[in-house]
Amino acid sequence: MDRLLVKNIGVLATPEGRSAKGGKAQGEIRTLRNAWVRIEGGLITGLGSGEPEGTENARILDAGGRLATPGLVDAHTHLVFGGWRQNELALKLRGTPYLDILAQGGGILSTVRATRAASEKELEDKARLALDEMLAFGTTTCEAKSGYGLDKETELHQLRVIRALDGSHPIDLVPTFLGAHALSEEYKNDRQGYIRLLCGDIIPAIAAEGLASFCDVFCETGVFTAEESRTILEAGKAHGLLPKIHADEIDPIGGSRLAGEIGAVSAEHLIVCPPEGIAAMAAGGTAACLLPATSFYLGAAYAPAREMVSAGVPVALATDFNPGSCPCLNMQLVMSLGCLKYRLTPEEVLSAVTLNAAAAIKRAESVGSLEPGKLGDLVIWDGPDLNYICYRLGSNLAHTVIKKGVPYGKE
Ligand code: IZC
Ligand code: ZN
Repeated sequence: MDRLLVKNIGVLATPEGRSAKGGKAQGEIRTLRNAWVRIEGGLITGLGSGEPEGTENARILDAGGRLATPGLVDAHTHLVFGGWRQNELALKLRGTPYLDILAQGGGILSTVRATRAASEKELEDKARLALDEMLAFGTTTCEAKSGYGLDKETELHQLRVIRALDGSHPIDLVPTFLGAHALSEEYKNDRQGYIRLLCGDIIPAIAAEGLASFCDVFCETGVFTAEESRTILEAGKAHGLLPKIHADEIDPIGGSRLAGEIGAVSAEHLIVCPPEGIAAMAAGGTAACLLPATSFYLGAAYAPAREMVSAGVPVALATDFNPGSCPCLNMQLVMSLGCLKYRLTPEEVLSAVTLNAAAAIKRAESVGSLEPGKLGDLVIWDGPDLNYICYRLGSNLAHTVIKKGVPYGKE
């Protein structure tokens, strides 16, 4: 079996465990100095401080005294889409709100037109370039949503592209069905008809093909109400798709409360999450997946992350990569914003982009921390410690990214 020994790690920093960490535990990070990690057959089989063990016939990777952490987990992306939306920059600069652009048939709906017009091969090639960039920034696992088809054929296309990329790209992909991302142009005067199509036809078809692990809804003014979201997420649940929800991004219309009530795995955005939403999430065991680069890009407020940590809600951070509100693939920028804008400590941020992010996509058994039995997914950083990675802004500090024991980048 192929064996990789990563040695001469100056500092190894990792959360520990196989479930999300909330409250004080979110900031608890195990630190080893002068450390090593052994990876065999893609899995971590040993790690420690000092003299490495079990090194016979191992390929050696010398980390040169650098920091090592688990590979980053990006728990919220809209990876697969046609076109871009650079035209919206000028609209934004003139002060046009995000939801007004959508209401005028632009925004998500313009990406839907471009996605429907693209072939499966074009969608795959384009998303592959994004994944290459993500890997270079240190992401080794990522969630990917559909939601730019809004019809059965194109939604299934998007999910098949995600499946193909999961099989052919080093990054592991976790698929989410987001047919409830907007009301399609064909159904704009028939909300109930669209919800029936989602629940009665598209969700069963996706479940039958095993194309998604999660079902997500954009619960927002002018998009789907909390009650409509409940109907769609319950239909997903009945077909084995676990619930996620875009909640309280622009208006607090009850998304976070619903998330807690139905036991959603995660609620996302939460920029304007009220205290009762935080309490409901704490009670329902729902993780908060916060997207600070989106707040930055929209010029919006920042989610009440500290209040969530205090309430024991595990906080994850993700990019929200999408062509509208956050065309950003860089988890390192997200980490810096997590410190600067949410006032999370670098240790809390590390849990947020590794173990808690893994838990938010139900992968905490296999990724999110450096421990025997988990995948050999690591980042060797161009920097000595965690503070440095969060403190630098906008550079790519990932030196070598290791996915299942295979190194990418500088060696
Ligand atoms: O394409 O605008 N917020 N969905 C919900 C998005 C942003 C993606 C988009
Ligand atoms: Zn999103």
